[in-house]
Amino acid sequence: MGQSFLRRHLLLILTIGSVVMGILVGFYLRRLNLDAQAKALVAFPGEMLMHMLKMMILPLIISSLISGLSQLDARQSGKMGSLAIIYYVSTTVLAVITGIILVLTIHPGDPTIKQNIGEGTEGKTVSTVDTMLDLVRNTFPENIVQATFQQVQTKYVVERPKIMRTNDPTMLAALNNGSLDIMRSTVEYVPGMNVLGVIVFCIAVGTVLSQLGEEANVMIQFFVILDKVIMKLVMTIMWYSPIGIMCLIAGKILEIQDLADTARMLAMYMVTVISGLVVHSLITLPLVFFVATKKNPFVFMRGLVQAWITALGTASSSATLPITYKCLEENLGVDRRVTRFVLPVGATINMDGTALYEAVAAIFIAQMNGVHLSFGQVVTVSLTATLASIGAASVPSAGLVTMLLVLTAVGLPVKDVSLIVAVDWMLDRIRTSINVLGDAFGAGIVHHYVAEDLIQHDAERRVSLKHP
Ligand code: DAS
Repeated sequence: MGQSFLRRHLLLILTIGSVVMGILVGFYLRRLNLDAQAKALVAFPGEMLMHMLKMMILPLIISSLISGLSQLDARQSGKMGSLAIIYYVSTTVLAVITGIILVLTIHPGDPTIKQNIGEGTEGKTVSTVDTMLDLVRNTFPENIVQATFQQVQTKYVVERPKIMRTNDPTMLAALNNGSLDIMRSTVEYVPGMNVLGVIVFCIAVGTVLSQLGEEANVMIQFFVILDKVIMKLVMTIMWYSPIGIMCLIAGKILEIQDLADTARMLAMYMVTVISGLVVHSLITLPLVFFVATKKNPFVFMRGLVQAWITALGTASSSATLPITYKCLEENLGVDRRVTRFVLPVGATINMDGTALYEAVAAIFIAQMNGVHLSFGQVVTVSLTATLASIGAASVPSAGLVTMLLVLTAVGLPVKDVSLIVAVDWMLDRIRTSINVLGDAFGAGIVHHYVAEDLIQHDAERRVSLKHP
């Protein structure tokens, strides 16, 4: 019993250990006052893990979506798609409502404790239509090859600045005094790709392949084998992940400036976001899962611990995707045709944690500026937070970037983002793990409703193969 338990859960035990070690090592090294070189060296193994996982994202999405969809008959993928979309929209809206109730109740923002960061530059109000149009442009990219390899850049109505991801104090100072010139000229792209566009393309190809039937078998087999190769490579990378996760966390702890001041100033804000995420992950999602499947959601969650921790370590839903596949298929018996369809789409457009965070952060910034939002503006925040979370790329800090859409939607100062950048590295990890949890629950629910069809489809396929 002990031997097989250890073998079955070795990677999970190592991963949990790596989070604890990362925190201990991070706080120990902070006392040594390392120079930038040494800090970079500590973080390097973690960056290596991120790069290896990001390298797998594109091949994984293409092989898993096309192989998964091409093996379904169109009726099933239609049913799975509509079930998944209904689940995604409803849970994201529930997350936003939870966040708004909490931020209006706890009221973490207080103009008196806001540090003097100069007058807010009122952003032009962007209509929700702009947000919708941006989303549609992303979903149907004019050039699929360019969409696959493009830098993910975020354009906003407010003088269309490219958004930086930085904790650099000098940059933050520039952000604080609202000098958009610095924002426009010092650009750090969020490296990645327009995943939404790639997914839509792969869904189209997979669906057509499933409709072509026999004549497409060779191509379908190609993608099925490619999918197996990619998953084998990913599992190899995962045995390295405990080292990478430990260094990612230690490196992040080393990076934060004046930990005490930041924590004091933002403690209530973090409490609000984290309590919203806890409510959503331990009450809302399990309730939705139980109502939909009549199964115990907490037994289901136990099979997802490895994915949840990997999301905490990598702060990227896409990078966690391979582990989410493994947890759902091996620990929870979800059909791989369901995971290969539902998870890539979910990892990209279903971000409950991000939507909740963006709604809370926007209203927190309004409170810090003594701005009382009308009911209509709160509704705009809710809608824009939902859309912004759909448009957010599943890479680290993407939610921080798309949150600017929410701020401009209600005319709040964009530069106040610098208030929350310093603690975003922690909140990003937590909201990403809730994003992954929501995606996994979605796959579990879809599996519950299509499992019968899949079993019948397999039986018919076996009969047709025996008697061609
Ligand atoms: N890190 C993003 C993800 O991968 C979420 C976010 O930035 O809000 O899900």
